[in-house]
Amino acid sequence: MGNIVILTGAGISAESGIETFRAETGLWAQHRVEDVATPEGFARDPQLVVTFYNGRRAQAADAQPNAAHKALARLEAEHQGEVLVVTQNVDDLHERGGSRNLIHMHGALNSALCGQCDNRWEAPMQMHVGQTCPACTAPAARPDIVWFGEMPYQMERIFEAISRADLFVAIGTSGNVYPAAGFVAEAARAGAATLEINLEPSAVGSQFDDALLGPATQTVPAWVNDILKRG
Ligand code: BJW
Repeated sequence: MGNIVILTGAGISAESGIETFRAETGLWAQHRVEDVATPEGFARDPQLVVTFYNGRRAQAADAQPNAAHKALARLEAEHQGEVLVVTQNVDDLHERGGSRNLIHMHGALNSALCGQCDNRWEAPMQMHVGQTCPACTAPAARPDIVWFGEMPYQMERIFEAISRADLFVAIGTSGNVYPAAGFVAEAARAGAATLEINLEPSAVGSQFDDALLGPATQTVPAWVNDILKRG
């Protein structure tokens, strides 16, 4: 099967107990996106945003990687070609599940970012407003999260991997947020086969060659078994 690029979203961590965004009772039903996931929201009310991410950090620390995270790590370890996981998730369940070739395109809860000098360091479990940067001492620490209107991380490396992919798979993402939602079109243009794994077809579901519908903890291990069997 050659090189595989896998895009993951909130759905892969749902069965670990981490809330998704766009479900009826998801994060965006509880918080206004503009308040907690934009630079303007952070400028307006940093306390609200820091508290929101402190809660998310605590929730992620309590969660455990599930069978889908572990299956992707097994695929990376046992597959002959390259396996790259590009996650939109800010939890660390892929790392803790054993994935190593991994990009956090929307940032990470366990990282802090200096709004002044772009230095990054390990975030404490509870960040606070006005926390100082250990490098430049500006009181400008913020969660290292890519908010709406900001450039996702490592885009060049992602597009390069997609251009070499033989298979592109999207797991547990609703296809509402760009540029990630555009990767399937990019992969198809580059000649890769495309597969969507989700509970239901996503907003860009019609662009995939194939779909596997069902909970990630069942569909992903079964799909990995199948790929490894085929060699
Ligand atoms: C299961 C399951 C189970 C559940 N098993 N599955 C108009 C057109 C196009 C683009 C734009 C536009 N206007 C503005 C934009 C750009 C904007 C954007 O996309 N807006 C849209 C709302 C339209 N994008 C940006 O601003 C991005 N930056 C950018 O574009 O920079 C410029 C650029 C230009 C050119 C190239 C490159 C860049 C930045 C986006 C930042 C997103 N940030 C967030 C929040 C921060 C992280 C955090 O707090 O955690 O990231 S938003 C939120 O959505 C979060 C997620 O990573 C992201 C995606 O959500 P995801 O993962 O898909 O979750 P859900 O809840 O939506 O879906 C869950 C799925 O799982 C569902 O499908 C379920 O069915 C499934 N599921 N249980 C299997 N057990």
